[in-house]
Amino acid sequence: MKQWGFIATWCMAFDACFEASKELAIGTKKASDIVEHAIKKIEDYPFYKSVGCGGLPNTDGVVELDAAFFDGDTWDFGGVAGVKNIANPIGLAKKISTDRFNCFLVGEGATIEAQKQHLPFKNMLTERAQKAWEQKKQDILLKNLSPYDGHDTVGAVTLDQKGSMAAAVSTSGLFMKKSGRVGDSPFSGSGIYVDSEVGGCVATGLGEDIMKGCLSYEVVRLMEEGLSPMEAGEKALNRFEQKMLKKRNHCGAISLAILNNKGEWGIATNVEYSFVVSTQDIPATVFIAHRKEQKTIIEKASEEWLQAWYKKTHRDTITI
Ligand code: SD4
Repeated sequence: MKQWGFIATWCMAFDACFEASKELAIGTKKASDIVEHAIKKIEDYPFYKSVGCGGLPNTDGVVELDAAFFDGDTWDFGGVAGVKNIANPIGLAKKISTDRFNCFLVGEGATIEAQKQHLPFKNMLTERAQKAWEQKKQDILLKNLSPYDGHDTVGAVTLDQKGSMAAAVSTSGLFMKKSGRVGDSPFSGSGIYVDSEVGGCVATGLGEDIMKGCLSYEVVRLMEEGLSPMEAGEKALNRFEQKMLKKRNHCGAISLAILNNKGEWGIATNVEYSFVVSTQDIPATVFIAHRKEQKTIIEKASEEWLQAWYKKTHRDTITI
């Protein structure tokens, strides 16, 4: 059997990773279809507060979603930003990725295209997300709290047995973002990048900072120079963070998920970060990572951690 692999940001991608790993092991479906399906599954799940249905709204109480799809063989790339009530933003991103022109659509234009393509629409604002929005508005007014919390973009990179790679991301962006605000996620090179001749990378964290360093591109570039996924991730993030500290005195939360075309994976992060991986050698597994003295420490998530995560994720109220 040839090498295959799947890596994705955050624990919420576990079920999708498990399903993807079964398909990748069989080896008949393409990386591009598997990654789209994986992201759709997460977009459909209403308890994830940062992706698709159930995602947290902007300051006006509207759920605006961003997504991107990238084919590492053909470099078909599609991005959508600020889309409303399109049930699967990733589906639209993939659909438009094959267009020679118009492969990045925003707002109203994206809605029209989704209608033309007969893609499903639904109300993406759940009661739970609406309640969290009302609570947050109160907190901002009364306790002077920062609006920009609660963000966990899902991004995944996939390698199939034929050596094809693909990546996809989907997000509701920052909670309480301004209407029309777009982060790094749907932008090629920032939130997503993949080249089947090398590997791929996806990012999660503060988009305003990630896009300054074009981090996903930088990681793939370093892998092309011969670095392993782990080395490329750490080098790109450490270097970027040093520059940010020099220029701006601070750097936001950033985490990366990386896979190369040999099925080797890596991550880099400057905060505690959960991610999921499956390869020919590893069954679908949730790992937790953090950084200590510029080095990334990775541990398998314990049963207690997973149970606590599940309980928190499925509570009636969202805690930010
Ligand atoms: C954004 N990068 O819109 C996204 C948010 C995110 O984990 O990933 N949060 O800036």
